[in-house]
Amino acid sequence: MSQNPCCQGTHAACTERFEIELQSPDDLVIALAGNPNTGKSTVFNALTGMNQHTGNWAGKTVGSAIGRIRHEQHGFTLVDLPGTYSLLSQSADEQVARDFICFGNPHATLVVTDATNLERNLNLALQVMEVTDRVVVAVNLMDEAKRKGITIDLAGLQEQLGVPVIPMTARKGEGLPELKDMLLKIALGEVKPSPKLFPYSEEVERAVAELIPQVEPLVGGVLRPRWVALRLLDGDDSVLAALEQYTMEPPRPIRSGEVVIPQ
Ligand SMILES: Nc1nc2c(ncn2[C@@H]2O[C@H](COP(=O)(O)OP(=O)(O)O)[C@@H](O)[C@H]2O)c(=O)[nH]1
Ligand SMILES: [Mg+2]
Repeated sequence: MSQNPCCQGTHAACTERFEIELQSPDDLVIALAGNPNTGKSTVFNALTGMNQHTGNWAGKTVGSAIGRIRHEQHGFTLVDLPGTYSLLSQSADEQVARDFICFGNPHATLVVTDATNLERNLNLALQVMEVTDRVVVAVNLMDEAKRKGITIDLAGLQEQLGVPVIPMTARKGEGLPELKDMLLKIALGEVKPSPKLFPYSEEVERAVAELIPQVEPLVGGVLRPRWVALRLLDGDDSVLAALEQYTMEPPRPIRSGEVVIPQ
């Protein structure tokens, strides 16, 4: 799929669906995701300085921080999502992160990872890459990795993921200029990442292939049918409820029994 369905439509979505005020309607919106303790807030603070405020997600007891920066004549609104290990919507935090990435129409999503714990952190990055192409992976805590004698094949990682990878030591501001440049390029469509998606077992892939034609007419243009099919196979129908809640013109609610989930 060449276009990112999550980024179609207007960025009024941020204001209308998530009550996030953009200072200007031209603002580029960046979502920050990451496991807890990867330095996500440090990256956010380093980028935005004092230019930030806290908010709450409607109906959820989950805090958020919204910040604004200017870079190369462009205004950015940064949304610091709750730290999560996954987007599987098992907690309010995960649901907020998932819903914003899916329905907030961010121009780019930054996944902050911990260089000393990359394997576990990449789980979230791979999940975000299933939802949107417009992803940058920041490998933060590079100083800690060095101290522990961990070396990371950054070029190899970028090649294997298919999205830009930026090494950082956010605490010292290292990697920030490169990060801002990359976020701008992705937000403007000058760099178009092509995430290499994780293949599941043959059995799951067969079930996904069977579901996609049924799901596509119902969610096409809003969410990736493959991702929705995977969630349905997971038994996570909260994604359907979210689809109804956040899409301004839902195709129509999916009735139970309408989509036949392969056993
Ligand atoms: N050594 C080192 N520590 C960092 C770096 N970035 C963040 N930290 C520290 O990691 C801890 C967690 O950072 P925080 O930004 O709160 O993480 P969050 O939970 O992902 O928002 C804090 O003690 C930070 O000072 C870094 O690049 N290097
Ligand atoms: Mg934080």
